[in-house]
Amino acid sequence: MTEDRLRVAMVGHGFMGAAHSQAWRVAPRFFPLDREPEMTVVVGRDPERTEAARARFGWQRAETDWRRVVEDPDIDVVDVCSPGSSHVEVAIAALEAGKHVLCEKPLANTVAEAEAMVAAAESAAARGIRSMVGFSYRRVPALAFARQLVQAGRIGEVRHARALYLQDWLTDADGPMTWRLDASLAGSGSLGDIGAHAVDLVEHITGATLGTVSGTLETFVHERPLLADGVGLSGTASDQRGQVTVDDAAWFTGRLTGGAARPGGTVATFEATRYATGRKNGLTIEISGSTGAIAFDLEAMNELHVYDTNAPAGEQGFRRVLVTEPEHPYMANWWPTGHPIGYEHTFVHEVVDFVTAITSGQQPEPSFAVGLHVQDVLDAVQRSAADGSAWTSIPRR
Ligand code: SOE
Repeated sequence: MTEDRLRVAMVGHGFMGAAHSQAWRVAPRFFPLDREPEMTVVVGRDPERTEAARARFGWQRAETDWRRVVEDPDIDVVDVCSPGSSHVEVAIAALEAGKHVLCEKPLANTVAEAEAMVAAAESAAARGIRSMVGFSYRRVPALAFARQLVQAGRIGEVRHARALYLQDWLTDADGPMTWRLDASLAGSGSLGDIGAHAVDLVEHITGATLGTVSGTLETFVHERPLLADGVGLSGTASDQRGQVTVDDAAWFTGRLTGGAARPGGTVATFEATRYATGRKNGLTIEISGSTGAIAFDLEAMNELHVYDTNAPAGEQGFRRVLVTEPEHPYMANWWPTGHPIGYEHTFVHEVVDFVTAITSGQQPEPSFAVGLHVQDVLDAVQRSAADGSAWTSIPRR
């Protein structure tokens, strides 16, 4: 009975492929799902590496021809985990073949590609086909809880949103070129890789939308050793050098309106870099409202710091809420009270929400349209930076 199962094909098997494989396997063990995901086929370019990924992550088959796989009538879902340059082709072909599509972030490398993907997703939706972009941090329970608090008015009108995404894995100027440093494969650098998460989270938590941005981009290291065995995410450096064609760091400010933003709008500030020496995966979000504030740091991802101006004078201060209780989003399905979860669980939650949307006939969030909007923001930051940080409008769609 194939209707009880959801046969999944995953394209790409790098870091994100590993995270998604784990999620497909674990989701039905901890969450009730109306259809059981079946890890049917993993697709990659290199037969040996793909076979190794199949064996390691537990897929049934390994294939190298993604086109044949997305057209296979025995596949229900295509999960796109390959570099950004491949998203547009794979996702559109899969949607046209009637497969539900989960696509890693950022949705595409350009606005034009994202537009084409939204058009394909909308026409597929009319045939009951679902699509979702993988902004996984929405599914960190502490951030899902932060959204609930802000949406319920618990911090009042939002006056400030500050988001920093700080990593340091590029600090060594002699570290090798990876595909993430090549604009033809990754689209942009820190801006799209990690700045995209910050944009999505600020908008998701506040329910407000960025309308204009002003930004600056910087590339610190322009040339790096090429990888001896092609362009992957890691490996041995060769003695040849290649050109870095993306930003290393991005700073931008944006005007936010609607949702919980104060009437008339407010300003959000963003920084994204992979050169923040000592910061490994430091995603911090702080939202300041008229009656309270929330603060989050991914390096302590089970905590949310909550400030309430209604607390008695003398007792005010940020309270550390351990977001590990059954009352918190997603947590009732994990461990007994007080037991933390980690990075990989966010992908499990993503799979659970995606499968639930498929089986209940609803559009999952974030949709490809949300992915296109984030792409519009990234594009406006790039245009602003090229134009001396001029305030630049983001299209209203
Ligand atoms: C690399 O910088 C990266 O893996 C991002 O691509 C992910 O989206 C983020 O979760 C962690 O950092």
